[in-house]
Amino acid sequence: MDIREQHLSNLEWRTLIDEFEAGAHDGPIINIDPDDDREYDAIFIGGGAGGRFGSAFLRARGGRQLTIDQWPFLGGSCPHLACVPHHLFSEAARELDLARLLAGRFWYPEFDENKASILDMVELFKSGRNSAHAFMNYQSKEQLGMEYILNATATVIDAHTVEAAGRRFTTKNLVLGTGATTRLPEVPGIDLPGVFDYATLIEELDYNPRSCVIIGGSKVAIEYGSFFQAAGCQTTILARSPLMTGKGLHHVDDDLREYVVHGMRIRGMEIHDGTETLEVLGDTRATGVRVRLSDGTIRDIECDMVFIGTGERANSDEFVKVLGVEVDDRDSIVVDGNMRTSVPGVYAIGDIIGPPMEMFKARKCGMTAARNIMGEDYSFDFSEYPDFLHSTYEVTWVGLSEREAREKYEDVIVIQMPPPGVPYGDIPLPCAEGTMLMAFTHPERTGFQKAVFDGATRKLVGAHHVGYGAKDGFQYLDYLIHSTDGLTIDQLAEMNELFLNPSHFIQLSRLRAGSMELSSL
Ligand code: KPC
Repeated sequence: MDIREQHLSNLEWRTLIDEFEAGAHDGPIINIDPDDDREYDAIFIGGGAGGRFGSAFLRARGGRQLTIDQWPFLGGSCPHLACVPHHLFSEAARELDLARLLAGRFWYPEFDENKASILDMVELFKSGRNSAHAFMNYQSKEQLGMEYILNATATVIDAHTVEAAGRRFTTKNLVLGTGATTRLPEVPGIDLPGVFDYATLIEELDYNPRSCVIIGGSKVAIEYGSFFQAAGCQTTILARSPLMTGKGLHHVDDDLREYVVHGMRIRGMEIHDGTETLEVLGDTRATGVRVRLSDGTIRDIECDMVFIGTGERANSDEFVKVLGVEVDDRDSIVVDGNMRTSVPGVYAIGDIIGPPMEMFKARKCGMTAARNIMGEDYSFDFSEYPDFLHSTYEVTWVGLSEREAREKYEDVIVIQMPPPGVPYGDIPLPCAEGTMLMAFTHPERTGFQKAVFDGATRKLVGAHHVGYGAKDGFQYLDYLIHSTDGLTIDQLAEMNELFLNPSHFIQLSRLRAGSMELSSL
């Protein structure tokens, strides 16, 4: 289907994608500019976040790109299977948390377990996701001027040649961005029906699970587990390391971690660390998990759903075979700071180069490859970045944990709410925006926040938040605290808070900034 001369509206795109999904069409969707006969500067294999942003950036710099994706839409796994459904589920978890806690009070009806359905949320997501897909196709073509082929397999012939839609294309550079997929643990029974990961949950769930065992302790495990529990599905997490202490997450503050994990437990989740999963039980479908607990005892835990939260592995096999790109011991393609692989003219971006498998990294990798392809020497260092996850809360952090700061600086000042030594429920603080109903009804659930300063320079070196609404601000805090001048407690004290705000760092800083000798609060 050649759509170059068609200028489909968002609604028309949505209908077309719906029809592809229903099998009414097959074959590639071709959007190539016949008036542009320049050789491609880059062919992007994979039109997810990295490929799409890289393509847009390269185009904006005057280059010619072609983006090829297996799905009939651009945007990749994020709006189809991953970040977008996860955010829908996390928002549902937050709503369900309040609905349970306040059931029968105020305007909240008695809680009806039958209406809290994981399956309903999965179906809600699936019924709406093609709208986001439609916009990605529309924006990429009509607003960004990109060329693309969708619903097609890209066959890489060599570093400068790709076949797709029955045609052969040549290019100066190749950009690999086909992502990663869940690495399944090697235990008997892992292939049974009733075992899901974040992707198959969306595509295959056809019942409403009431009890779940999660194998693994990744972010995905915490996020999906919190949603399952909030939806009334009794959830057990079997992790190797204590949650949020693995290598996958950096700079996690001990107090923040304790608040989050405590919050998961008081909401009824069972969490075990130091475990070894031995087997998924069941004959024709998963009925439980056999696990060796940290004390050596072996336990069978019954459930009607098993969920894999052990992390992901790069989709790099084909590129190793055809191009010989170097990969590491987890199959992630090895790149330098410019996103160059070991093969000249071949770049790799996003999840396929390994962790962190985060949106900012994917998109900035794409931008980095594009800048280099267009002649700039531009390097992207993603060793430092702000991070977040959702439990029933939005959990956000940037910079150093308190422990890390104490290892690095002699005089560390901490501003914290609730203050150190005050039990969570003793005061309804932070009482921050988004947690007011909690603060006044369940004060131990009103969140946690901490700012860490180097007393000598008065600079903020870390910020940590459990609550809602701080993620947005943390993007800017990250930039400020890592900028050359940094951000001091005095500058924070000068800022104009929009009271009553999600994080209290400005107002709390002002209470201490008057002192020449800073002290904790
Ligand atoms: C709404 C939204 O940004 C989620 S989908 C993003 C896909 S892409 O813009 O290609 O990174």
